[in-house]
Amino acid sequence: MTELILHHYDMSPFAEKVRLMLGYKQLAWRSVHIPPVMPKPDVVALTGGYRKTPVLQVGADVYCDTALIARVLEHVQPSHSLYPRDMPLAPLLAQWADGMLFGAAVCWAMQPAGVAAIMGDPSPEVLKGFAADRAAMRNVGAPRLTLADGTAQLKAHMAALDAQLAAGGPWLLGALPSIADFSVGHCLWFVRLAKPVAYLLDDYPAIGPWLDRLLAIGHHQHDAMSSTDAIGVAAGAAGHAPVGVLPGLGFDAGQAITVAATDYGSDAVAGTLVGLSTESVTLRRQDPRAGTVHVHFPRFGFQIRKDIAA
Ligand SMILES: N[C@@H](CCC(=O)N[C@@H](CS)C(=O)NCC(=O)O)C(=O)O
Repeated sequence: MTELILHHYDMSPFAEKVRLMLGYKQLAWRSVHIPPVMPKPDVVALTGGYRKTPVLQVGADVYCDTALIARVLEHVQPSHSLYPRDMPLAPLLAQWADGMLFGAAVCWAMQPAGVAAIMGDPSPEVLKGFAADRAAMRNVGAPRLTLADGTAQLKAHMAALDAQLAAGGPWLLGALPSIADFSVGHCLWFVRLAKPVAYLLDDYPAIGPWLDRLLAIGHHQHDAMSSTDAIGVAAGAAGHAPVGVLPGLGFDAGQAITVAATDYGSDAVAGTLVGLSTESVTLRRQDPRAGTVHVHFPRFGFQIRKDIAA
C-alpha cells in the first residue's frame, strides 16, 4: 500500500486526533511538518487552496478534514474500528465535539497564559501574526466566542461528558473507543497543553483517567518527510483511489465545481467533479508541481457549487 503522509504541526488539536487514530490502528505514517499560519505554498499545491490542518496524502489523493481522514484510516485498517457497530451515534457525537466542544475548548485554552504555554512564549510579532491569520480565517459576520461564552459552554459540555463516563465507561460510549473518543479527546488534549489554565479539567473526576487512557495510545511509528518530497510522491503516483459520482445528489461527473468549508477557513477549491456520495466529494485538479491530484472532502460541513467562472 502507498504510504500515509500526514501534513500537520505539533500543537494542532485536529492533527492530534489523527495522530492518535493512527496510533490506535497501529498504522505507520510519514510526518510532514507544515506552517501553522499562511502562506502554506506546499500544502496548497496539494489541496488547491484548502489551508486547514491536518491533511492526509496517499499518493496523488489528498484527504481534507479529519472526519474524512478517519473514514480513510478505517478503510485502510478495518480492525480497531473507529465505528463500532453498537455505537451508531458515535460519528454524530464526534461532529458535535469537532464543532461545539472544539470552539469552547480553544476559547478557554487560548487565554493569554494558555497561549504562552501552548506556543512557547511567542514574541509579540508572532502573536500578532497568529491572531491576524486566525481572524482572516473566520467567515465574514461570524461572531467570535467571548471568554464568558466559551467558559460557560465548556463547563456545561464537561459536566455532561464527565457524567457519561461516570455512568459507563471506560470509553465514552462503552467498552471500546470510537471516533467520539478521538474527537472529544483532541479538544481536551489542547486544554491540557495550556498548562496554566488546565486546572479546569480537575473539576471533572472521570475525565482525567479517560484522557490519560486515550493519550496512552500514542502515535505509533512515524518518520519525517519534507514537503518537497511529499509533492514529488503525488507527481510520481501511478493513479488515484477509485471514485464515482452517484446519481440524484445534484451534480454530474465532469462538471466544473468549487468546494468550500462552511464554518471557517472557507477558501474554495476549484476542479472537475469525479466523486460524489452522501459521505464525500472529490474533485480533480492539476498542479504544476503535484501533477493531477484528487482532492477529497467530507460532504458534511462543505458546500459544492457549480463553478461559473470555469
Ligand atoms: N473540520 C476540520 C477542522 C480543522 C481545523 O480547524 N484545524 C485547525 C488546526 S487544529 C486549523 O486548520 N487551523 C488553521 C491552520 O492550521 O491553518 C477537521 O476536522 O479537520
